[in-house]
Amino acid sequence: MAKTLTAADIAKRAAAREAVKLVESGMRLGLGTGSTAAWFVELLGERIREEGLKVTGTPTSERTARLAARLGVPLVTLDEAGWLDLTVDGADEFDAALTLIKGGGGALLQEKIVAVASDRMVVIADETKQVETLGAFPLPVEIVPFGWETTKAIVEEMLEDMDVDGRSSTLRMAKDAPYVTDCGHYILDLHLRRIGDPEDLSGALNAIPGVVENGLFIEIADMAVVGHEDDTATTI
Ligand code: ABF
Repeated sequence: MAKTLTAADIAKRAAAREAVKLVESGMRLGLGTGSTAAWFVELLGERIREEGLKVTGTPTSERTARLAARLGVPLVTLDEAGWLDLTVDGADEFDAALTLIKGGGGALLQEKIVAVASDRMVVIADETKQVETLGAFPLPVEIVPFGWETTKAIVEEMLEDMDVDGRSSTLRMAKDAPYVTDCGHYILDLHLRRIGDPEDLSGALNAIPGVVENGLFIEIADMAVVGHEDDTATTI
């Protein structure tokens, strides 16, 4: 029996449906992680089956790789692809400058690697992700497990000098153990409430030795396709 779609599902699917129209045969695609990106992979699989579309997909997480394989998308690693024509991925927040917060799905490092190795990066999201100012969603920061408590303390000390409204962080847990990313790292979620200067914050975070990458995507997204609950989508 078909699953009843929530309003959010309808909006996410609408965005994915618009984005999948951008795909042409011969493209090397980056496949995002999260529920909106999952809609894109599902609709891409349909086009491959129905039209014989000839594309390859480079997944941004093991989770996406399993989904794409099940849906019949031919998979290649980023190094096998060499470079990508188009990456389509979700976001937790995006602002008018198309600066994103990503990483709610725990795949920010691989997502950023794939996104910057693409000629074009298109964000697909439901309208609730569009914000005036970033920061209500906790900013994910990928850190190495070695000395993580010290790294956490250094991050919080650094935040004292940043234009933000909150300065606490929590280690992301999976049940009763730290969440571990595909690359074997931990994630700190920063509760900043408002991020006044994303570029300044991103640079300061990535200068800390235990920090691998952060979920601010600055000048990476080229376009956003925003899905609405009435099953329509707008492009910005
Ligand atoms: C992934 O999907 C993450 O970077 C982002 O946090 C998440 C958004 O999830 P959803 O599409 O389920 O809202 O791209």
